Amino acid sequence: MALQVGIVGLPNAGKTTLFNALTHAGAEVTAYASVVEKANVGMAVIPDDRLDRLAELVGSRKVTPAAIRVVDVPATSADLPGGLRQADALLAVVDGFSDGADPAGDLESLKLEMVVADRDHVERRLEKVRKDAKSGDPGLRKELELLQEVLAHLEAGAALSEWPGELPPALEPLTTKPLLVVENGPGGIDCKLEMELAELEPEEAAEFRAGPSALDEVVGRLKDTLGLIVFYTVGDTEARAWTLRQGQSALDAAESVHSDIARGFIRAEVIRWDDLLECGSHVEAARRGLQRLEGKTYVVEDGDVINVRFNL
Ligand SMILES: Nc1nc2c(ncn2[C@@H]2O[C@H](COP(=O)(O)OP(=O)(O)O)[C@@H](O)[C@H]2O)c(=O)[nH]1
Ligand SMILES: [Mg+2]
Repeated sequence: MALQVGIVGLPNAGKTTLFNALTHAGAEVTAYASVVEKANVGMAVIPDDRLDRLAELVGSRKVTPAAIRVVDVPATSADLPGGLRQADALLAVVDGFSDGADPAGDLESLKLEMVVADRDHVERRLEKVRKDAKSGDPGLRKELELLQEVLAHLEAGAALSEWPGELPPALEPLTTKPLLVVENGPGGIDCKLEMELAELEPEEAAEFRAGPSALDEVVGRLKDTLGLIVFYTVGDTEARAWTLRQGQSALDAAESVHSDIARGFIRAEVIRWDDLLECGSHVEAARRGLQRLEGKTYVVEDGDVINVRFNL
């Protein structure tokens, strides 16, 4: 399951515009609130030069980059299922393009909104758990106690991110998630221009830009914020990039490719992407001793090319 980023921002900051720029999804952008309160969901491709070079080396017929799931929800529905509260990180967009724009002030307002939303959320959860805990369920009674302490902590003026212990897993706060900020406008990233360029072929779009896309950098920062690493599977049918969290194992890698491969896991052949490029082939890499055989618990490193040997 791909990791998920939620876009947050004040109304008309350019959330949907940024969403389109990132995902090429072509969602409707309007100057007024949409009547249909539904979330936009799309995938933001992680640009990857290493993958392209591996695909070229092997002559893969298909190239599939890794991607991050992006959701753009209407401002009024932070609690939409599958929306912001389930996101692994948040991407804030602030208006830096309109007349009299105040990006710094808007960011403060947005952060305050999230603090208030989280506090309401704790209160609502507390009410629900108080009712449900009457059944005597020990788990719920424990959560009730914990939530009462958390609320007291908030009422004392402290932030949820300053809570010293574990929070109830069901809480899914906004203010404790990693937050990346994009200023939409000439002082940051021109999201409207990027959205328009997203509709062009990549080569065409590149001609309009002086350097690499500013959005590529945003996706790269998201990747780091989420603690993602990328591994590769390469063959003549397909060269593909996959994401894992830092610290995940060869078995997790197998599981992301296919549950059957994980079930029948024997060994993983692992080679660094640059070693493979340098050697020119798996055979030569093996000859030079650069291809290793690893077991299920091997901790995958960013840039590993992995081939799982499995038996069903
Ligand atoms: N001039 C300009 N207009 C923008 C830019 N980004 C968004 N807009 C406009 O601002 C309005 C709101 O954008 P939208 O992405 O729907 O904002 P949202 O409410 O945060 O989702 C639309 O009319 C957009 O065309 C920008 O970078 N420059
Ligand atoms: Mg919108």
